[in-house]
Amino acid sequence: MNDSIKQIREEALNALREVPDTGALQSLSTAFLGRKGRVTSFLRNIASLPVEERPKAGQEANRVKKELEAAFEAALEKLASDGTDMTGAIDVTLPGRKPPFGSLHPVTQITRLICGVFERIGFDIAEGPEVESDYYNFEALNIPKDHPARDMQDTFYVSDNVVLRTHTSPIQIRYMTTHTPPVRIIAPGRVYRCDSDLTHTPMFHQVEGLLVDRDISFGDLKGVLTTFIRGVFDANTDIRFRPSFFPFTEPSAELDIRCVICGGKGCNVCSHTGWLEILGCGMVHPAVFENVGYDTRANSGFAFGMGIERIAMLKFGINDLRLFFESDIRFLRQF
Ligand code: 2NL
Repeated sequence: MNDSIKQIREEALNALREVPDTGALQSLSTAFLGRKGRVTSFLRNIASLPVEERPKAGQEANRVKKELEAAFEAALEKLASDGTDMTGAIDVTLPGRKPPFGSLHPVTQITRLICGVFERIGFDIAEGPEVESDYYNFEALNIPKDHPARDMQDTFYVSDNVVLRTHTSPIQIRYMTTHTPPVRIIAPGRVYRCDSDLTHTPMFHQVEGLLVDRDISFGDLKGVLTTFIRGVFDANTDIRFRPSFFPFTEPSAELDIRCVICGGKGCNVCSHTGWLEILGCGMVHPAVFENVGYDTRANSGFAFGMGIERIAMLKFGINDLRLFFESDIRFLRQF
């Protein structure tokens, strides 16, 4: 045995004073107190000492062992609490971890796609409040007091004369009361209907459009909406207009496209008609122009409206409306 227990103790305590982190402390502890450590070896070697030296050496070594154990314990506590421990700290030389990419919600993507097509042909984007007065949401749009759309069943009432907007038309009414023709606007946004089942959610998204100028005809409506359809769907999508009715347009029509799923052969999505209803449209009713103070002899115009979720479902092949509102990252990541 070369080292006296005194020496071993000195060296251990000196090393302990300089130990930088818990990793080094662990190695030091192994070197002195581990199974093959110097204190342990010293204790094992006592058996080979002359018999008269053994009791004193044993007592001394055990005392040093206890002292060192306590000193290591204290050093560990100190390192763990003073924040200088670099064990497990970030290795700045490692390559960074890439954060996962997010993506725009499919409804946002389609809203931007639709607005983009209209912006390129000269339309401006307009917005407005989701909490609306009965006047802007219904009255100004020539929707009579007894119209089913005003029914408690369809409209969320905030108070007697305040509703959650049921369409984005009030944006366009507000715009017309503050701007004179020519008007070319697109009004996207959330709308609310008191309706909830497999194919209806109480909140959904709409885009409406309005064009007012001198000598605007139904031919202009057909031209602009055909351009729009060919910008959003295939460039050679077949289109048809069917007569329809809205209180705020006259004449009114619905625009269908050839079914994007079956190509017109007939399938579940198009109810075996070969056609898909995309939007409603028409020439703005003179009563609406009168309500916003436009001269009906000098101006004419057309308007249209469509549901975004429906178009997103057709474009992306989504078959369940509820997926849009569940914030399921596994669904959203796909777009
Ligand atoms: C549909 C039908 C439509 C309009 C919306 C409108 C707005 C003003 C004046 C006249 Cl300010 N019309 N909007 C016109 C026709 C149809 O929407 O099925 N929407 C989902």
